[in-house]
Amino acid sequence: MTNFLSFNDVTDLDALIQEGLNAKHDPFADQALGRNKTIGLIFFNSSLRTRLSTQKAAQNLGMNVMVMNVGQDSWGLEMEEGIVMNADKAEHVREAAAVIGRYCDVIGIRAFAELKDREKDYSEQVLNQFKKYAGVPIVNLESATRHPLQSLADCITIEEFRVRKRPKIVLTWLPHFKPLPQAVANSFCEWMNHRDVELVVTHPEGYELAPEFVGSARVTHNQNEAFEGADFIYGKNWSSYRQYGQVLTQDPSWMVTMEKMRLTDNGKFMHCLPVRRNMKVTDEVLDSPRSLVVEEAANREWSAQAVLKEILKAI
Ligand code: AN0
Ligand code: CP
Repeated sequence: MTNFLSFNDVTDLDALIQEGLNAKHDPFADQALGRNKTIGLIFFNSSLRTRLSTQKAAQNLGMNVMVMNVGQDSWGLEMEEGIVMNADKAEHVREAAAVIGRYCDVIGIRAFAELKDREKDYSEQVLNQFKKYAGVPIVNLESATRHPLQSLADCITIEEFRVRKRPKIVLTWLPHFKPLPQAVANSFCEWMNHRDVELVVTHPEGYELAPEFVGSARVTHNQNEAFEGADFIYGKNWSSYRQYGQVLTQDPSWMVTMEKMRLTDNGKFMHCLPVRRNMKVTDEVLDSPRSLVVEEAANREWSAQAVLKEILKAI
């Protein structure tokens, strides 16, 4: 693996999940692999889990880690080609990526969707500009359209907790007052479309995800019907893709409650975090044994370690 931008960079998903589980059981087995190698983690947006778990995973592999917040620690970065740089961005990605690529053997990038211009967001400009100019492998730490390290951690978590060979998994939209990206939901669908699962997506009208991500999932606007018999409820808020970046409803009846969880077949609740309690899901669900959110976040370390190991083997 030379880059980890999306599911397309995975050659064998079962093997990658197994690699994550192996790392979990024996975290320091590959400490020699990353010796004298450096990863730079570049953040255009906030993070708790991605920042700490990727740093920890790299250290488990013996790597050196540098972390930078763009625009706070560094100069603001211009992504457009051929423009007169007379606005607020002091440095162009052409130089910035090339320079970071001279200091680092691998670069991780977090750059969320801006939710203003759909075409621009879905072109993955930031990720692609870094890929073009850095000259070293790039790892997606959540880009405009995808969050593949999260999706791999989700696959590992489902593998650990499934009781059925082919579990029923429901991705449900949750209410929120701020527009959030579609990346986590897109990615979750993209990866689940490659697993042997029954995938159902439920959301209010107007929240349809891009068809290339939904794949063969069944889509319904009836959340209760979707929950029936489910093994896993995967909650996430996202803003509208069709009316791009807009919040069309904050309907509180979409919040996940224990009453709704009782419709499932002893189903578990998953969420990538951060989650707003009693807006998206109740305290009762989050504080019950049905909630896997901390286990899921813990698995971010092992998903990052599996991916970094594959990249280190290739460089
Ligand atoms: C981000 C999102 O929805 O993409 C990050 C999730 C991992 N969440 C928020 O901004 C709250
Ligand atoms: N789930 C996730 O990526 O969390 P952070 O935004 O805190 O990194």
